[in-house]
Amino acid sequence: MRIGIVCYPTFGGSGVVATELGKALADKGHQVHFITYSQPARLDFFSENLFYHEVAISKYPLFDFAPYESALASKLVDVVRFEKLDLLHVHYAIPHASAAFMAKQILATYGIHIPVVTTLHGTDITLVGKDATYNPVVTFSINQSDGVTAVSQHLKAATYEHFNITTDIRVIQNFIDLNRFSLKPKDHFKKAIAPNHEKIVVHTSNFRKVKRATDVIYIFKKLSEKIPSKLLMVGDGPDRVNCEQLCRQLGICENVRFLGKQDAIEEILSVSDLFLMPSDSESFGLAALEAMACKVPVISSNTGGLPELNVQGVTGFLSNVGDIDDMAEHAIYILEDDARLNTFKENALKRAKEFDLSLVLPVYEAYYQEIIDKAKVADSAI
Ligand code: GMT
Repeated sequence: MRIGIVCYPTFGGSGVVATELGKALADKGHQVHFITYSQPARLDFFSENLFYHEVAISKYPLFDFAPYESALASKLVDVVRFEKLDLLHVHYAIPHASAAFMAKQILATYGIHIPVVTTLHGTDITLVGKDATYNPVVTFSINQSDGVTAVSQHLKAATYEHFNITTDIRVIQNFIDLNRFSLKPKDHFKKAIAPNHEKIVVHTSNFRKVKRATDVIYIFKKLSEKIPSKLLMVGDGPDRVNCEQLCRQLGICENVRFLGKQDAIEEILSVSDLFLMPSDSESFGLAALEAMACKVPVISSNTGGLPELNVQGVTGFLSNVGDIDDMAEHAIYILEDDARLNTFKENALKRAKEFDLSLVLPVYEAYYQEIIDKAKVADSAI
């Protein structure tokens, strides 16, 4: 197949899923064209089946806000026509699904009928999308997509709840490449961070409000009073400065390291004993799955799709959003006994294997084929 993938090229979960999916499809012999405004973060190598088309945005002085959606739609028309794509797969509804709809209409005037699959990732529905500013456009472009997928049962239900959806939504959960995300021998790194065999706790996110990163600091403060431990805060974003200030206020700076954005997350996870994800809302929790694949149990909130991933008392624990005491108690319970910690680590890996890329990739391929076939039948009826 010749597939066009539209995504945000940043470190965010939707961009990571889109890029990893595109790479895996290319490995399987499909031709994959990424169409976005800059090179996706994890697409930094050559492959004969991978192509990148940059959406250039004109900086004309009249524009207070450059019309990215129009630029993207125009680029989609160009790439679909000249690369003879079979399908467009857009990740994150805003503004990708509506740009794809516009491109589809323009392409129809050339006699080209391109099927569009939209994947809903989370905040495009739960936060930004349901806001009145975008709701009509999001509703319309979901309903106009030839195929729609959501990354968890919870996100599917939330989409039906918040929007007037008249189309089917297929759940295809996030996946993990276990070749990349697996325990790496990084003992020297572990010794440097925890020279006295302290336990290592980790949080990775984009430090947006929705991640409740300051809860991580409060949980760690309580935990470190009972168990000698170190905290690694990985990533960057608006709440990082608040977390740094909170560490100073609580007097725990010497046990907390802010590592900023990191490419080799799997190496950091490989030295970690516990992952904290106290998010306010989380449609799936890809970062938690990455941790579990590296044998790291998860203390999370019980919001959104997290109960579909983290198994209570098996791979970690889930608490109500904001229940810092409960999360700290569970963290201590896991870390205070090495044999228990090892059981949780084994369970985390076992669970992660259920989301192996090799299981999910054929599901996407079959779904693409189904949508292409359905579109062909619809075209022949015109
Ligand atoms: O929240 C993020 O880290 C970014 C966001 C995105 O769309 O870029 O992630 C969402 O998509 C991920 C991949 O499908 C999911 O695993 C995350 O749970 C989801 N984030 C939220 O729902 C807050």
